[in-house]
Amino acid sequence: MAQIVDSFGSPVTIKNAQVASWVAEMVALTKPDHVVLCDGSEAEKQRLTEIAVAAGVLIPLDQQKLPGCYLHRSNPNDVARVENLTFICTPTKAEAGSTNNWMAPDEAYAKLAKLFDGAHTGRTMYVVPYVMGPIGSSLSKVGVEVTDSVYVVLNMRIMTRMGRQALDMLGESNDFNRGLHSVLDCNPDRRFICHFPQDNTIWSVGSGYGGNVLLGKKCLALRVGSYLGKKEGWLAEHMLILGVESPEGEMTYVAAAFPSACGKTNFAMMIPPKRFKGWKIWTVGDDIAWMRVGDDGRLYAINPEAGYFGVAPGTSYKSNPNAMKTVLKDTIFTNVALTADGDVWWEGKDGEVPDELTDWQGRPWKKGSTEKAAHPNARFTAPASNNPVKSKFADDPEGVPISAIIFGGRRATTIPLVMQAFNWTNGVFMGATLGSETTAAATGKVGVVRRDPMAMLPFCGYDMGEYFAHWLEMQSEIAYPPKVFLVNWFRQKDGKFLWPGFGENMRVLKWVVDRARLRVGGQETPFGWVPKAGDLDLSGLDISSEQVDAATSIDLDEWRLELESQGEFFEATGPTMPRALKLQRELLLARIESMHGKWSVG
Ligand code: GTP
Ligand code: SPV
Ligand code: MN
Repeated sequence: MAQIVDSFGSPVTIKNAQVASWVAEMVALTKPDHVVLCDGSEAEKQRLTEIAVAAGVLIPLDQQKLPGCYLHRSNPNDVARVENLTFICTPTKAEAGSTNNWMAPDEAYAKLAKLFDGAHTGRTMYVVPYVMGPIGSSLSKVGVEVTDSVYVVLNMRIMTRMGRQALDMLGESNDFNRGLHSVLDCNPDRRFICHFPQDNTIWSVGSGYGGNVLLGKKCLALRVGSYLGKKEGWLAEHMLILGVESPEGEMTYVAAAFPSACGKTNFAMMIPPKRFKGWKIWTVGDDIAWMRVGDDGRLYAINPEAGYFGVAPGTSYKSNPNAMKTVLKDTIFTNVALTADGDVWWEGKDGEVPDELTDWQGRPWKKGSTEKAAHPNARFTAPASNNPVKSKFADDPEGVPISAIIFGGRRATTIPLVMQAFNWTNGVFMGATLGSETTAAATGKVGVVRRDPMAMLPFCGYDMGEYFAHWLEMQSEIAYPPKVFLVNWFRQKDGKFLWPGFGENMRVLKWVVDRARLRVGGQETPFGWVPKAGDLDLSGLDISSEQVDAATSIDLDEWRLELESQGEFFEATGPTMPRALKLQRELLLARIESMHGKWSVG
């Protein structure tokens, strides 16, 4: 077997016997030329960056303007998560449930072992130990990813607590996620992302992109994490976590689940509009929340990640100034456009559209071109420590107490700006029936409304009905459950968004916080509580009251269709679909019927 070395070629040993023997097994399978154990040091980062630049994997940007920043162009066939090639490999198909692709574990291991056999030959295998969650937190989990991609290593270094600290935290324990990755030949016909929740194992082959390959993120923190959460009594969710600070210094923590490319990063670091002088938003996390019940009966959340893998298009000093500041240094940009002077560009960035660019595929691009210069799912990978509004509790091992949970989808119709659930069960129903239009974050058609319960459709590692049951069961553990809300920033009229969104979402968040703290009114509707006229602070907002009415209105006919679609999803979920949620839906249907079409709001 190849001697294990550090990134400078000095021999090193892996002290943990379990890790050492598993790495040896993976080496025997993939047959790399070199095996490098990553320690997470600054010197290692420099060394690996040089290697990546020499190999053309990273293109240096203007180091004066963007110190430590690089551009990566992925294979054009490999630009997003691949849901159709993502599998949950549980002993039975029923455990994976109706919403997941399933393969029997034996079959999946055998099929992928053929692809991995010799996959690292001629290459270096990097061994990347990492921690998801703050070091020392009882909620944190250790993983080890072996990969042939230096891009993966440099991204994992930003997104996780990587290197020596992970092996130190693991000690002699065998409790670590085993992640095997190879880009192989980046052929979609040989691309599989397989999860073995019972083995705490992930095998990913044939892709080099984001959520397919940064195995700590969607694969461990959500798919395997949700399975562990069910087993161990906690929640792994596709949620941002933010703190809202009032001018008086009162802090309220909110977690929010929006599907991919539906506004989590933006919401997590938003700057309140002028009207909200003295209010501040602090980011704890922008994509994933792990939540457990604390001794005081409240729900506590940690962000398992250490960086942001954020959507670039649409990000500007106008829409998200804090994100723009976050990506000024030590950031890897993937599939954005390049300017002649070594800067990055994407659709929706501030200022004039440059006359000429190099597009995300490395081709010359001219202003006015019908093709996009940046890929719609172009991303930045930036350390959370760059964020000017990173919460000082973001690394707290205890996490932050959550007062409100928000679910939100991208919906052109039907769903009003904001509603509050009547209680926990009704809140779980709101989450379970969440719908959203598909986005460029996954391959496939964009803009199709689908059910995306809790924004977890692509990320739940087990049967969806069982997952809903777990959410319902959590109530018995949480003495002080967070209040639950549904929002929609994306309602449209004549092809235009009705609500200005971004920082203006503070107006909705303020109502959420005040409702969670039981100090503002609301109006009861059959669907939930909505703000009464005057409850939403709209002063200084530059849109007509008709537009606000259209954004907040509720139409019974639209809701009938909505409930039909929800019913189809509940049916498809099968026998594990909790009765409490089916009854919630029936009760709502019955309430609508009893109104004989006479009721409307807005
Ligand atoms: P993932 O990283 O894929 O999980 O995405 P995300 O949920 O963090 O979404 P993000 O905040 O990156 O936003 C995705 C896209 O939605 C970007 O192009 C944003 O500009 C746009 N967006 C975000 N918030 C709003 C909003 O309030 N209104 C409108 N109209 N667009 C928004
Ligand atoms: C998402 O798609 O929800 C993301 C990006 O956050 S990825 O890491 O590619 O899954
Ligand atoms: Mn996401």
